[in-house]
Amino acid sequence: LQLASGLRGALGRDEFQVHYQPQVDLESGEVRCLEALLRWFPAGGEVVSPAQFIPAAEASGLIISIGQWVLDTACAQLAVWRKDGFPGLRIAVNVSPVQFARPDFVEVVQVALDRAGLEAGALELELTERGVLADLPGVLEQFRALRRLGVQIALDDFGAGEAHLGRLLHLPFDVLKLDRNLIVTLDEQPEAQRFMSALQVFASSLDLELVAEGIETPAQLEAVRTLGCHRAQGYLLGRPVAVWPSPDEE
Ligand code: G
Ligand code: G
Ligand code: MN
Ligand code: NA
Repeated sequence: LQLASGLRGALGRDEFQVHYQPQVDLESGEVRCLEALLRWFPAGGEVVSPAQFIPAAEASGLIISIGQWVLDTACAQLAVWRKDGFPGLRIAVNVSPVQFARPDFVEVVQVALDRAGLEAGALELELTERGVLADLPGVLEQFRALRRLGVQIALDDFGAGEAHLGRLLHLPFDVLKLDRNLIVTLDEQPEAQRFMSALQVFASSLDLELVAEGIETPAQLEAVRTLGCHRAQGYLLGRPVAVWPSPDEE
């Protein structure tokens, strides 16, 4: 309850920030995309993780205005990076199912892109299976509309929930993000590598780009590279930061 009332005025009080975590293209070694990660700094308090406040924001409906602010902020930041010498850079933004289900969502995305002067290909939307399984006909329409626009859609946290594969695969995703639970076992378990190798065949037959999340060790990075993942993200390659590139990493 305290969380919900604190959230209510948080946008107006300017308490949110978007942090950015790089995704490294495994072929070139370059950062081609960053994931936008929301952070809340309530006045006088510690930073609150979205894992804690997103559910309350969804229940209260505040997620609509917060989510729109994240989209606008991330797109505007990307436009700045592109001008500052990273012309091909892209941005990945997490989207709540509550946001995604709204009939005006595609328009909200279009407005954010237009305001920032970005083409739709600059934006990737990350959805979890939680969001796409509720109402399949409506969701499929939404996918088609976003596709027509040219936005990419990633299935986030793959391998962490109880994915209903038969239904998920009816949706035209562009990207599969492998949850870090799959990555942590790569170091020690040979069967994990065989499983990942099968996933690579599966993803490639569906024309899905594979992103490995939660890379923390050089061995994990080497493993996902060998297994044919396209991009990698994790603390080893860069933490979420308010300012990218980090001044001290230059
Ligand atoms: O960055 P962190 O580990 O604290 O994120 C925790 C969870 O919050 C992750 O599941 C992430 O996808 C989600 N998350 C981060 N930023 C956003 C956002 O802007 N919108 C939504 N809906 N979820 C987000
Ligand atoms: O659910 P989603 O994938 O959107 O959320 C990503 C979350 O994982 C973010 O909150 C981010 O802070 C966190 N994260 C990113 N890289 C790593 C990592 O290498 N290890 C761990 N433990 N968490 C990570
Ligand atoms: Mn994500
Ligand atoms: Na994830």
